[in-house]
Amino acid sequence: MYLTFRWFGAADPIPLAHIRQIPGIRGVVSALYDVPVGAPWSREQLERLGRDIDAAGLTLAVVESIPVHEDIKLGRPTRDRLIANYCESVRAMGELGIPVLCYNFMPVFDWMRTELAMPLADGSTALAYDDRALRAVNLAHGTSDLPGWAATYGPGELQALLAAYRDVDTERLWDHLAYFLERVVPVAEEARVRMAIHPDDPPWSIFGLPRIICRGPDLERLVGLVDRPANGVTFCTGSLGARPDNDLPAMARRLGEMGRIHFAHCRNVRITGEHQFHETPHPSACGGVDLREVLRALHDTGFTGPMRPDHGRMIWGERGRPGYGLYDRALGAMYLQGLWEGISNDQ
Ligand code: CS2
Ligand code: MN
Repeated sequence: MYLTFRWFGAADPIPLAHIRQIPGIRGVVSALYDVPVGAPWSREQLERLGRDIDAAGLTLAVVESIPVHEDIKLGRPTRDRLIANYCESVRAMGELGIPVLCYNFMPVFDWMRTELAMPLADGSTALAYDDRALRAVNLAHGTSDLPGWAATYGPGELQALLAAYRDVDTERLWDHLAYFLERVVPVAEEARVRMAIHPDDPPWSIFGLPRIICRGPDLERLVGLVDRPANGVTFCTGSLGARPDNDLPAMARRLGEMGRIHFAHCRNVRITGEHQFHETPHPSACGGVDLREVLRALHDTGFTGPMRPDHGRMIWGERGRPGYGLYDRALGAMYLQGLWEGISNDQ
């Protein structure tokens, strides 16, 4: 395992120089944020991003994410051109030696929360989700009432997308994912890029949209769609940990034994009701995820890939991008390293 940290490029209020000062961080997880979804990424732009990161004494270890265009998820005829563009971006990654690509296959929305700053008992704030609050959101206003998604879709655009998904049930979404992977994985393999799908967050259907990467069996089905080493997963403990039926250490062990965990996102959540949870500090004692056992499973199965602390709380008066402040993620990084060091010394 080697530790990495997510950085949102030049617009991120956290400078690379600060990330460099967190002990043990070697890699940066980033993306090109100004390329329209569906357009190919230019090698030059990616190279520039990599150079800025190198100059800070770090390396660009993971691209998270190249977004998958909705037409690909919907299986529309335009998908072939869009998949060709996707392959071009993957080739650019390969030429620059960036080894891992994290992506997701969630219809319309990526991660979803109903509260971005829920106060915790210690005075910090954390991201939270409650299905009842989600059901109260009126999508007739587009995404304007959704925390974190405010300006993403206008009413007309959103309604059209939701309508298009009415014909796509979970099995069709699986077919569309298979179609995509059958074309992209061989390119990734040749480019020496490992594909790492991010689980759905939260790991259940929202707004009636299908979500298919939610449970252990889903991850195993995914790796079997195209049974090649380059087709793997991002093991996101916080996303998967929002379901009580996911046994995370067992899942990490199985996927790890298959050699299909290419990236690890580590954070903790506390389930507070049915389809209701909030994020917590990273340590196992603070939430429902046994991170020590997850890391032990990764360690035992020989995980050598990148790991990053995932969302943090807002602490010490920090203001910033929800989930992506510096301080709590830095604490998380130290915790994960301590666990890993302890586990390594035990053997
Ligand atoms: C991330 C996701 O911030 C987060 O919740 O884990 O947004 C992740 O970047 C994407 O799902 C990956 O495609
Ligand atoms: Mn994650």
